[in-house]
Amino acid sequence: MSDAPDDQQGLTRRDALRSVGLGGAAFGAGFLGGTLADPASATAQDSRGAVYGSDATGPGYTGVFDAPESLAATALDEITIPPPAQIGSQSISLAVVERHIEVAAGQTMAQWTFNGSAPGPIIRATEGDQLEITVTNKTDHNHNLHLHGRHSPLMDGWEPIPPGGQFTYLIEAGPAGLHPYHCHTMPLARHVAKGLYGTMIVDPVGGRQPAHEFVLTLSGWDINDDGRNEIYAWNGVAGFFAKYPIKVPVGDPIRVYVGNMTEYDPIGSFHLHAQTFDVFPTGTGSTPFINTDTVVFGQGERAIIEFTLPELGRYMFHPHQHHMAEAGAMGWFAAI
Ligand SMILES: [Cu+2]
Repeated sequence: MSDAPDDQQGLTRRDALRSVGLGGAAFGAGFLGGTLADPASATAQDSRGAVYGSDATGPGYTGVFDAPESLAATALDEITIPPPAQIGSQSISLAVVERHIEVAAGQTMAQWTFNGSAPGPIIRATEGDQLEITVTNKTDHNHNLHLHGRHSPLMDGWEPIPPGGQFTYLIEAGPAGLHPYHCHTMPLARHVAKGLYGTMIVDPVGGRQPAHEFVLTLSGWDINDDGRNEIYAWNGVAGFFAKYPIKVPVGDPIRVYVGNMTEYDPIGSFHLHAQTFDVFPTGTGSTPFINTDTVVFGQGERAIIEFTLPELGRYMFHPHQHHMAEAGAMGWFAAI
């Protein structure tokens, strides 16, 4: 049961909106017109005007699972580029809907989603602001919404919302940091593994220092329902950032909200090649915990990381659990 759009129609519509200039502004003019250090791979021009090779991963880095052919470079912008900082109270609507989504080339799975995508939409708020989050269950199963961070236990979201039901969670955003949200209905692992999770960014009052910001959430897909993951992905689509590197200007500050919502594998990580980064676990502190090239996450664990890329070129990222990298969770930042 679903009133969500069919497979890629929603993405296509979003692409169309972006092509007329709505959304995606965080990429900014700094991303336009750049050229890559490696001219051998500079064989195409992407939608943002940057010259880039469609074979950006290069020989030998084709994964077991590649990105679906149908997805354009901008297809994941909405769940990769956070909205600008929000100040003041917000009303947010989340609908739980079922969809069939191509998570890798030729690999489609039945997902349970918030608003039609997995991960769901990025929620962004400022610490102390009031959020009114209304969840409507448009499926045949019980679901609900549980947020990490601080809130009243009356709004904790473990009580099921029945099929056709609705509940409004009243949350005071906090603490400043990075907090996932997810369904918390039994069986828990299955509800999360089928796609019911997303990211909430809570900014400190006064905001953070300007940076190019991205959200990267690691997850696994159990496409044959055997309680194990066959495919892994950053932001839900295997091989997407291997095909379409995240382009950033050389030398500019970069902030990535990284989280691990993988079920069935107890440990994940984010590993960056050729550069190190500052780690702010859970995003709650203002002093980096460590400067490193690998940050390890248990399930539900997350961190804000900050770095710059000082030299033109491609900087690979993947979990250091290499079976995950091989099975789709491979990507690049391209400093242009
Ligand atoms: Cu659920």
